[in-house]
Amino acid sequence: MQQAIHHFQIKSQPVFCKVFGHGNINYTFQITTDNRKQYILQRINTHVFKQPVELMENVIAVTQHIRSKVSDPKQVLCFVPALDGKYYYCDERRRYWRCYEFVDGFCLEAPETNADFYESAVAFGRFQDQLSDFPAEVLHETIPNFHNTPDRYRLLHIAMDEDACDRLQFVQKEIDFIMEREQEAATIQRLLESGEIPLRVTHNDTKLNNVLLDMKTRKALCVLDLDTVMPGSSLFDFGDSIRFGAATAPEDVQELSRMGLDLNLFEVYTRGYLDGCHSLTNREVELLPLGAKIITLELAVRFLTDYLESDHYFKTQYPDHNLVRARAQLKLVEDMEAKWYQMQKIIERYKEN
Ligand code: GN1
Ligand code: MG
Repeated sequence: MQQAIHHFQIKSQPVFCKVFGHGNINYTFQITTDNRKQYILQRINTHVFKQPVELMENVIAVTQHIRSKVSDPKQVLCFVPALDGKYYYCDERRRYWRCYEFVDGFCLEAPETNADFYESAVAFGRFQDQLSDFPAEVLHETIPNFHNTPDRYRLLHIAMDEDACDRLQFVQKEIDFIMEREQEAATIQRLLESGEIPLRVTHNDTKLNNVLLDMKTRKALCVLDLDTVMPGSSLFDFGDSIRFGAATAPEDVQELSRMGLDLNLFEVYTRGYLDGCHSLTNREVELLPLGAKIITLELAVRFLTDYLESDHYFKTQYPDHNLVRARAQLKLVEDMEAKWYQMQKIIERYKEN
């Protein structure tokens, strides 16, 4: 890693480096140089992102598009070119690195106040709005079928058939719950395919911890982690924020009784997202709760698939981590179902305005 930083066009001398953030996928470091400038150096996980060059093309195209629309340079990530002018460096072990200017701010794992969560909603809403005129056809699909829920079910079925590490016996209850909802889980994909809702350029990983907030004002500065920016549905972007940020417990909570949906935060996020984004159709707004439910179910399917396939995708901290994560997501789905009527009511209020 110390080697990699020297391959980027930074003018000062790196003197300090530490591991940074909590990503489940990439390896992230914060670099400080002798004139106190700071950078983020990241090694792209090429097991997950099999086309790092295309991925960086997406990221650069999207950040340039947003940069042409914002007045404050802090509102969009600024990538540093490598010595050869490309926006990545591939080392002799074929590991891919990229570097961007560190923007001083902080990310939250859970909202501390309603205002924090509102800010993150405005940031993701704005992001959607800023990209509403971006030509989606120039983007590569960096992870094909990333939020294609029926395809995620298909992969779970395969993992169940193979049962590579004999774990299926421990998860029958979870599988039953998931399969009872298989039809419904395909709804958003169906609506996209029929053209009832538009395919947009979306972020696809809209967790609260992917928004950078200003240290002093706590206002949203910019949206981070653009690896999965691809054509997709706004419903999933909205939904993933709810899944992560409007939950009453972390996504891998073991004590299931702690996990549920906080309706107050659901409302706060809805308000912020729609304040930031004016380009959603009425049909999309109506379907926002479904976005939250399906993305939560989809992630449970993904965690469970990884559990059955012996944890090769998500980083895990202990043997049953993926199972614990899947259970927590399913508990959240259950609670969303219990609060379905209230979620609909909240959305109706914002649709009328
Ligand atoms: C992964 O690395 P991170 O935490 O930003 C995953 C998301 C999941 C999330 C669950 C490329 O994101 O889809 O929602 O974990 N990213 C990828 O925590 O698979
Ligand atoms: Mg991510």
